Amino acid sequence: MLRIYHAPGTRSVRPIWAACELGLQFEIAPVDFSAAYRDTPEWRAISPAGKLPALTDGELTLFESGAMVDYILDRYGEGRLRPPAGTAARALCQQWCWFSEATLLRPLGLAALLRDPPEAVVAAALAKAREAIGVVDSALAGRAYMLGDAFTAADIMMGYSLAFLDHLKLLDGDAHRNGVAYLARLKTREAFQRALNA
Ligand SMILES: N[C@@H](CCC(=O)N[C@@H](CS)C(=O)NCC(=O)O)C(=O)O
Repeated sequence: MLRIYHAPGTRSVRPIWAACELGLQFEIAPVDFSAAYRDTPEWRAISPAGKLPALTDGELTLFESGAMVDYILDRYGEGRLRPPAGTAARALCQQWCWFSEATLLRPLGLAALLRDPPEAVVAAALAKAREAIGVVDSALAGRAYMLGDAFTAADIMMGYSLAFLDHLKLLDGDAHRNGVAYLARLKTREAFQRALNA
């Protein structure tokens, strides 16, 4: 049975959302998100870097939320939520999946590692985050979803990132009109609501 280790507000929203979109039966295992618990041998045996989320399915144990979304779709998706492998559309889907994590969230993630970050570090991280949000906002011009009319895995990855940045008040209704409308559109999806409220 697919089990997703979860703490509210964390990236475990992504694999839960993917599983809900597919209508899968799965188990949510609540995790104490404290640094103390995440440093225990019990948790490090599941997630060696001490982070969330994690996923198990039979003998398989996974960390990295993007890999979990990929696995869920490969194993259970039956072709849903992603263009076929080897197509240009699939490459673009993967591009936005990676961008959502590796480029969009990275600057703030690095700044958050410091307990008392210098102002210059915070300013640089915010500038890079805003620049990346601008890239997403421009890409969304005239589109309902990252790839156009079809909702895909890229929207699951990006939707969590934008919801997180919105929570940090970094989405600007004037500067990021497309991104704000897109996030509102994603939030009408029952599967996203279920993941956000899990
Ligand atoms: N790239 C990883 C990032 C994992 C990550 O940073 N998770 C956060 C919660 S959303 C965490 O555990 N932070 C605690 C820490 O880094 O110590 C993924 O997508 O799974």
